[in-house]
Amino acid sequence: MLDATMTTTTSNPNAALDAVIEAAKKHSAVPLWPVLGTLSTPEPRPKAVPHIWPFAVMRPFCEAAAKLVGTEFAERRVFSLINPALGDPYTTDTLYAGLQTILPGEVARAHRHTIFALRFIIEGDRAYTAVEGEKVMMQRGDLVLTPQDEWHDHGNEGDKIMIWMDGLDHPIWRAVPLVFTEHYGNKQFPSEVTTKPSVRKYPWDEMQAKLDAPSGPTAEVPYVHRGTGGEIGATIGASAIRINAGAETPALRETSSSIINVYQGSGTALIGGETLRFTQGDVIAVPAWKQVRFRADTGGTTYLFRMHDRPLVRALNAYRADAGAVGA
Ligand code: 1HN
Repeated sequence: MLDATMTTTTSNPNAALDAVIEAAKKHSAVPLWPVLGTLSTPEPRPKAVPHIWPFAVMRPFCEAAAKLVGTEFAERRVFSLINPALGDPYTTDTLYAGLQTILPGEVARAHRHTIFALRFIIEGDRAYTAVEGEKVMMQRGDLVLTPQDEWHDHGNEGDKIMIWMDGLDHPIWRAVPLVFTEHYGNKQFPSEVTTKPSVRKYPWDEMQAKLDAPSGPTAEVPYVHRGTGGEIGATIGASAIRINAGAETPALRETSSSIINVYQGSGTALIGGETLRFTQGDVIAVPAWKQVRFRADTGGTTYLFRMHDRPLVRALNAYRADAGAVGA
């Protein structure tokens, strides 16, 4: 309770206000007015910085960890890619990416969760993600979805190491802490290979045909969910980009952030004044509200996979992009 002496006997108004604030704090209340400007800002202020994780640097870590810890101890053997300006689990302010490794004969046990996940395959073949009873075989360049609350386990039936990029929305669930996770009674959820096109798998060949169909030095094609005709997830969307040798994508500044995986080629990402050199397999964090351009080297065609949080940002009525921007 406010002590009557605070207002009546204190002649210094600042001291009186401090006393009121102190008293209010004891009742779990703080003044808004000193902080309003930091939370209601004229423009977005994402904390993430542009960053690249070269595959040549990360692959030896994946390989070494795979030798040292089995999937019985590491339910998911993943190196989380942490934005240097943020902490675990943030790759951008809203998105997460990791590199997961699975060796021949291994199984990563079945679980399901409210968190949405996708995989973009970097290396290997004859491994699978079983999703809700459907055994989805994976090879380089495939996009595989594990939608919310669908059982999923991974296995490698081939004879080579398999490495993929995991893309998840779990940073968002820090702000909205409503995650449910369940573990299946057995290691694997019973599954079968399906022959018809899957709503959970988007093969690279199919995407590359769409990218190569239009003429022009660059093209960006969204992944369209085969079932809904919309985005691939409620929070996360994806696209792929073609950049002909020596060409450059149009500059784009948007309120959604992205994570890139370089499917093929090499070049330079110009992100908000920073210049990052990239090559095949690399992962790039593109913060929201920074202008971004991708420039391909002259050697050959460059292809990029992009996951982004536009569905989330649109649901918040906060999607804005500079005039002429892709998807604006
Ligand atoms: C997860 O379930 C997987 O199922 C990968 O492969 C990465 C990162 C955070 C939370 C859950 C997977 C994950 C994850």
